[in-house]
Amino acid sequence: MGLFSKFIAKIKGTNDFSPSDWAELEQELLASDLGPTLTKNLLEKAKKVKSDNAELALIEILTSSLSKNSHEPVVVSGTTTIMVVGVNGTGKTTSVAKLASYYKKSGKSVVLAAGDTFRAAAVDQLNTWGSRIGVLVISGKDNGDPASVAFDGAKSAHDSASDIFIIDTAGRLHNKNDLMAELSKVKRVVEKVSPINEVLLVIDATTGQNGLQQAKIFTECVEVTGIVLTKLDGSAKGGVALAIEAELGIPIKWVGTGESESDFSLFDAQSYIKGLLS
Ligand SMILES: Nc1nc2c(ncn2[C@@H]2O[C@H](COP(=O)(O)OP(=O)(O)O)[C@@H](O)[C@H]2O)c(=O)[nH]1
Ligand SMILES: [Mg+2]
Repeated sequence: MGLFSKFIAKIKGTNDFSPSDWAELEQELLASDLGPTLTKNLLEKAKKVKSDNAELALIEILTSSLSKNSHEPVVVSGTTTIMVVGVNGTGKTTSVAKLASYYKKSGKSVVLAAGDTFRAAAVDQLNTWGSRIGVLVISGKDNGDPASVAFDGAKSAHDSASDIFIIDTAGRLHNKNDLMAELSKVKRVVEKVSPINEVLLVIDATTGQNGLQQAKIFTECVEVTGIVLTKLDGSAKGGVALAIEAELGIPIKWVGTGESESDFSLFDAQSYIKGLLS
């Protein structure tokens, strides 16, 4: 059931909502991964909602919780460099492929770097995607230095004057210091060739509240400029991304809705909020 559905049903025509109803609503919002801060804020606003326009008022309240930063992907003239980060299994490599496919279809030239050298399977996975989509994938040795693969990719993208260069990365999060060191090294080394214009953090809608914690840790390592919210095709509605928007100001830019390269779209605030409510 969607957010606030009982609330809407109950106050329609009555405006009658008891203290225990409010407590129940609070539990529901917390269970939807909105986190304590946003939940408290939403409840305060919901208390002012009148019965006659409850649905619209709630859409407005949720929409106003979105980040004020632009939800549009960054594109610069010359080569746009995008680094994709996130915890293992969230959908980074798949999202890199989906981005490549999206840009290729819109007529842009794309180069990828297989920066997850930690797992041989991850390099194979990206190479397979690359040949399926028809884009160049730069990869290095297994267990090689991800920064050097990213550097080679950046040079290749530049030398061929490609429009889009996307770096896949490893997602080991067991040691924050290692991760921080690795991601900042990738960034530093790539920026010898050109600046990184966008850092996309991949958040799996099904991982719940932990997503907010992931976002906090990654923003300490690198300046995250946008979220790719994956696995919205399941029953999870991705409430945690609203908490990330509200608390950290990071905008969702893309949405993943399946395993194939076409299951991907630009973030649409209206359909996302409607999804949360429905
Ligand atoms: N249902 C669904 N599965 C996805 C989506 N994005 C990725 N996956 C799957 O999630 C799994 C992990 O994806 P992968 O890209 O390898 O994650 P990574 O470890 O972060 O690189 C794979 O089985 C993907 O097919 C999505 O939007 N929806
Ligand atoms: Mg991967």
